[in-house]
Amino acid sequence: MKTAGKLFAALALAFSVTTVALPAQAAEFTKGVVKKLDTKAKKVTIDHEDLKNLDMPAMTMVFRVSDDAVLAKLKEGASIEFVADRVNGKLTVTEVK
Ligand SMILES: [Cu+2]
Repeated sequence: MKTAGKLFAALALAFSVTTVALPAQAAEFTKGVVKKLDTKAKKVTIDHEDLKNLDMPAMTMVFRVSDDAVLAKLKEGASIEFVADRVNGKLTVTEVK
């Protein structure tokens, strides 16, 4: 019983350590210019600066926009600050300032 108790204590410790919430990483905004917007297809072409979280150099490319609230903030020709991430394997704009 003593061993079981120790094992349980060790497990409890392990769980408490792994479940400690890491501070949410602040989303890093990247600057870009909206080149083209297709609200029907929910796609936006952005001339973006380095996307550090995606390890991507500056370029012009198409992103998906799955969130209508984000889509509403986009306008062709607008200079924006945005967050992009891989969502289901597709590069998606997840936030716009
Ligand atoms: Cu890119």
